[in-house]
Amino acid sequence: MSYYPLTSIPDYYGIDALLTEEHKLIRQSVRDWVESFVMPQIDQAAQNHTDLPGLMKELGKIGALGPYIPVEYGGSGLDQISYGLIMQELERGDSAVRSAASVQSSLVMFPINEFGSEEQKKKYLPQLAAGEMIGSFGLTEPNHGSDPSSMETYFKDMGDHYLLNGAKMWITNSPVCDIAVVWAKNEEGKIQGLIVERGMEGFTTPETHNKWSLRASKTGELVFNDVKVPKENLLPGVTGLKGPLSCLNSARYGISWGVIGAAIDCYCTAVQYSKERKQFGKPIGSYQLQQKKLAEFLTEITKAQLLCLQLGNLKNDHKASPAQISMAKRNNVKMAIDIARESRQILGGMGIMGEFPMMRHAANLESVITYEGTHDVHLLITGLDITGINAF
Ligand code: TGC
Ligand code: FAD
Repeated sequence: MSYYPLTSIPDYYGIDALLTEEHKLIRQSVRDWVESFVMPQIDQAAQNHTDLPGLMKELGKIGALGPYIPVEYGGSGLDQISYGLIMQELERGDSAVRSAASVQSSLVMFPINEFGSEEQKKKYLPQLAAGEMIGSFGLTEPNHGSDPSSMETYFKDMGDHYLLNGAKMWITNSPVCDIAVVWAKNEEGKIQGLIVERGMEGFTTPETHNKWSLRASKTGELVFNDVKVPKENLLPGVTGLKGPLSCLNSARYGISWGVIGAAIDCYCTAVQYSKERKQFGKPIGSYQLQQKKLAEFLTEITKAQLLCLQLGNLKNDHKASPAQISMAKRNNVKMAIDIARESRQILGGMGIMGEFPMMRHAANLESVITYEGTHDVHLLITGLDITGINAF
């Protein structure tokens, strides 16, 4: 259970009036699930570096996997604002929970739905939506992170199958995935997507240990050593870097909403604590220095909420540009990590304890500010959009 009353979750500008009844119902049901499933066990999972048992099936049950995927393929056919609100509620619990849902939805189900064959959609999407199958997304490599176009993983056409070689690094859920959507170069040096299944000979998924961030999420490698991939596992609908980058547009959008949830969790905790904790005979919330922090947190959360809502409207109309999504991802993650760090100080020594969420959120957000495009890369995308000059 959260330390603060859920009624204190801020809607300072009355944004709820711009949501539909369906949006609010979806948000409430995910919020309830986070209270009952995530909050009671997330600190121990993060402390012990373990998963939340049965997480993916639970996410499937509440409709958090592929919310905008058509109903005929097991999704919920919801709009983009519903997707955003789901991500916000999940990340109020923990970034690892949002990560699990966003990789499955935006990085695995999205490319299969957008670029896959009818057979691939029927074979994979319903199981992914139910959380009965876990997917991962392989773009980053040991030598190529911000610059994925230089990737070295490649496949050759062997007549009746493709032969895949290379390695991907920093892959969310790789150690537990059943399938991986892997981006690799064909013999012409063009990037294409392949669905690689666990059990294919030469495919291994070693875990990356000792993370200080996203400790309730598994991260690892995808290693391909002469893996024979059936030809029907190639995603037929896209060639070039725009394939994986389109998936990132969807995931980055979800992160923009998600991190508002982490910021809300820190803000509400800090407000509650500042009213309860007394020093020098008065609640610490009565001092101007602490009020300044709280006022700035609420201002930044409110700005982030408005940014996301309008981005969601643009996305629903298929008008959101990649650069607009980059701006929201960059702004909102920085907003959340600043609030996590500053709000921890309001709790003094108690702020470093697992009973309160700030250290966990702050540590998680160190990954979130790096993955899906670093803070610097998103600034350069905005710079390019302004000037037309590529500064990468
Ligand atoms: P550039 O020459 O600009 O573009 C190549 C082609 O791609 C097109 N394009 C896009 N298409 C769709 N969406 C976008 N956002 C796009 N950005 C570019 C572009 O139009 C072009 O198309 P075409 O038809 O002309 O070929 O590419 P570049 O090589 O200069 O690189 C651009 C850059 C740096 C912005 C990009 O590569 C980038 O975003 N780098 C960051 C890498 C990144 O974000 N990696 C994320 C890995 S996945 C992950 O982190 C998952 S974490 C999951 C979790 O746990 O939540
Ligand atoms: P680098 O690209 O080496 O960057 C290092 C530094 O240099 C950064 O500060 C960067 O901003 C800066 N830099 C780079 N280029 C420039 C430039 N041109 N100008 C100025 N500065 C520059 N990837 C996946 O494919 N799938 C996943 O599921 C996935 N999950 C992840 C989970 C976690 C927990 C983490 C930490 C990462 C994950 N990633 C995943 C990888 C992530 O996307 C990369 O870490 C990220 O894109 C940055 O790449 P890099 O780590 O190689 O850093």
